[in-house]
This record gives sequence, structure tokens and C-alpha cells, in this order.
Amino acid sequence: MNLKDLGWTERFEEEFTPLKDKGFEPARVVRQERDQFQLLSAHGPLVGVLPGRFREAGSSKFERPVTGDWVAIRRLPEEGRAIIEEMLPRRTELARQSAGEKTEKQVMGANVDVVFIVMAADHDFNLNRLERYLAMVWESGAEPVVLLNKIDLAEDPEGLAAAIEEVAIGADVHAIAALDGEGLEALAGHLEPGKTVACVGMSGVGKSTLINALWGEEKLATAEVRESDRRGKHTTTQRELVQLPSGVLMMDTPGIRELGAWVSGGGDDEGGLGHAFEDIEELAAACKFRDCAHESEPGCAVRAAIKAGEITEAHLKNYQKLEREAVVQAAKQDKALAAEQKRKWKAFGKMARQNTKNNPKIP
Ligand SMILES: Nc1nc2c(ncn2[C@@H]2O[C@H](COP(=O)(O)OP(=O)(O)OP(=O)(O)O)[C@@H](O)[C@H]2O)c(=O)[nH]1
Ligand SMILES: [Mg+2]
Ligand SMILES: [Zn+2]
Repeated sequence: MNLKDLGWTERFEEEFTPLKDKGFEPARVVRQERDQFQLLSAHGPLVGVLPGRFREAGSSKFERPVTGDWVAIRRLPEEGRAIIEEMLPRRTELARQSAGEKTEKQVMGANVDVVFIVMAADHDFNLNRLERYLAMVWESGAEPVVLLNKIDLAEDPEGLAAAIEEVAIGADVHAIAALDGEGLEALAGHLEPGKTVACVGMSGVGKSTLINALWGEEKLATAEVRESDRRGKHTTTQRELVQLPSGVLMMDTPGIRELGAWVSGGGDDEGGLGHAFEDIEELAAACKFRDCAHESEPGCAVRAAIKAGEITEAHLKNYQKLEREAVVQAAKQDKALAAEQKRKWKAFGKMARQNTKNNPKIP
């Protein structure tokens, strides 16, 4: 097995050098269930064992690995197992903050390149929730792609897709019917070999169905939604990374019942995206130049943070992409506004002219 096929990059290779010197090997977590870790390494599948030190609550040094993480292992060949010794820094981190008594971060997946946010066109359609998903993905450093699934069940799929486009600025939007394979060709551009693509969304929206369709085989369990309220039955229970014949690594995730209160995405009444890039906006305030593009300008605080590993290059790229889109969107709106004004003035002028005609005394 080739590590590159599992998503290994030069950056990981570099970070791994000191660990290699200790005699460790790299492996990727493809499934995690409490303390059971299924790993894939250059030597194939292994069961990973997590030493007790990783369980220290709140210790960032020993944060527990999740599906998608790269870890340094010591193999115990005679037992077919491996000890997880260290975890490599995450390139991207898909996390939601559960706002309980103390804010706790729940990591849903690591080192994901693209996230398919799956929304069903029947019962599931909810733009507020979509905004929170988008904020979570932007914040993770991965690229969000919105999939409107089950369009075979919708009366007006175009209308729904258009409503999504308005919310999902900066993200690709595709309308599909995973069950019949409709519209899946359009996803090809996101499904590169060695890239990691995660599916997220509520239970029953068709995440596992989609992965099966892309696989060409019924490998993952799916189940019909409840007749009474069209909600899913929580069929997928683990986050699992699978390698499709095309070479793309797909991560299936269990649909969550409720998103809960998300600290990261802002409240319901607030558009989520504002918070997703607060870090960059704060950093940018410290750049030497006010109009710093965070490319090669001297005194750029954003580049310094990337260098220090505080934020990822991908996070900045996403921010810039969104910023560009927002500018385009604003320009479009201005244009629409201008057209609207023009129409109003035209109507007004016409009315004025008619008034003048009917009542010549009015100038
Ligand atoms: N009509 C229609 N049904 C679909 C489509 N895609 C999925 N379904 C059905 O929706 C139901 C739920 O699909 P799953 O793939 O199990 O949903 P999931 O998102 O993986 O759900 P969880 O694992 O519970 O999070 C199944 O009965 C699928 O056959 C579609 O495009 N059209
Ligand atoms: Mg599923
Ligand atoms: Zn800068």
C-alpha cells in the first residue's frame, strides 16, 4: 500500500522526520470506535491501541486521534496490533463546538480536503442549518460543496438549488439524486485520487447512499427514513474512511439529530460565515499594510501565523475565495439594485410625463 494513496503529503513527510528517527511508522485512522482504532499503514490494515496518556482530558498535547488523523505507530507484528505513539498536526479539522457548561470541541474528522454538505430536497431543507454547516466547514480549512440530494422527490429542485446558491456563497452547489445516480458526473472534479472527501448532513439525507453510488457497489448500510416524519434512523454509527476504486478517500459520518447550539457558527439569528474567519480578520488588523493581500508583503501577520502553524494555508485560501465571491456577489447586487432603481425612475418618469399630459399645469 502506497501512503500517497491514503492522503500522505510532503508536509506530513516533513513533520514525520523526527518520529521516523524514533523508529515509528505512519498510519492513518480509518475508523474509530471508543478506544478501537482501525488503521491503514504501508503494511496494510492494523488495529491501533491508544496509550492512557491520550485520555488526559483537556490536554492538547495528547488530543485523541479521530478518523482521518495521521498517527505515528510502533508495530507489534506478532500481535497484528500497533501502539499509537503520537499524532501528527492536523491539516484541517472538522469540529463543532458543543456549548454546554463548558465549551467542548467535538472533532468529527481530520485532514479532510473537501466536505460534501448533503441536504435532502424533501423534509430536510433548512437554510439556517446549511449556514451553520458551511461555517463549520470554512472554519475547518476544508472546501465545502453543497449537495442537494433526492431531487427526484422535489417539485421545484431548481428553486431549491437557487435558494441554496444565495446562502452558499463561495461553495459549489450540485443537485443530485444519489439513489438513481443522477447528477453525479458533476462531482468528478472534487473526487481526485488521494484526496479525502467527507459527507456530512442530517440522518437520512443519503450520505451512505451517495458513497455507495460513487463506489458502484452497496458497501455501506443505508435505511429508509421514517414514514411519519421523514427523518433518518441513524443508520451509520461510526465515522469511517473508505477508499473508492477511483482512488478518492470518502469519509462517511453518522447524521446528527440536532446541531445543538454552535458556538462557532454564531447564533441562529446571525449569518454564520462572519465568525468562520474571525481569526484571519483579527490577524490582518496587525498587518503592516492596511490593504495587505497576505501574499508576500513585508510585515504580514497572516503569513507569520501560517508560518508559525497557527492557521493553515488552506484556511487563508478559503477566506480569499469567499472574499472574492462576496465581492462579486455585492457587485451583482449593486447591478441588480441599479437596474431596479432605473426601472423605478423610468416608471416614475413615465408617470410624470403622463401627469403632465393629463394636467399641463403641473411642470
Ligand atoms: N428518493 C430518493 N431516496 C434517496 C436518495 N438518496 C438516498 N435515498 C434514500 O434515503 C434513505 C436514507 O439514506 P441513507 O444513505 O441511509 O442516509 P444517511 O445520510 O447515510 O443517514 P444516516 O446514516 O442515518 O446518517 C434511504 O432509504 C435511501 O435509499 C435519492 O436520491 N432519492
Ligand atoms: Mg449513513
Ligand atoms: Zn497580511
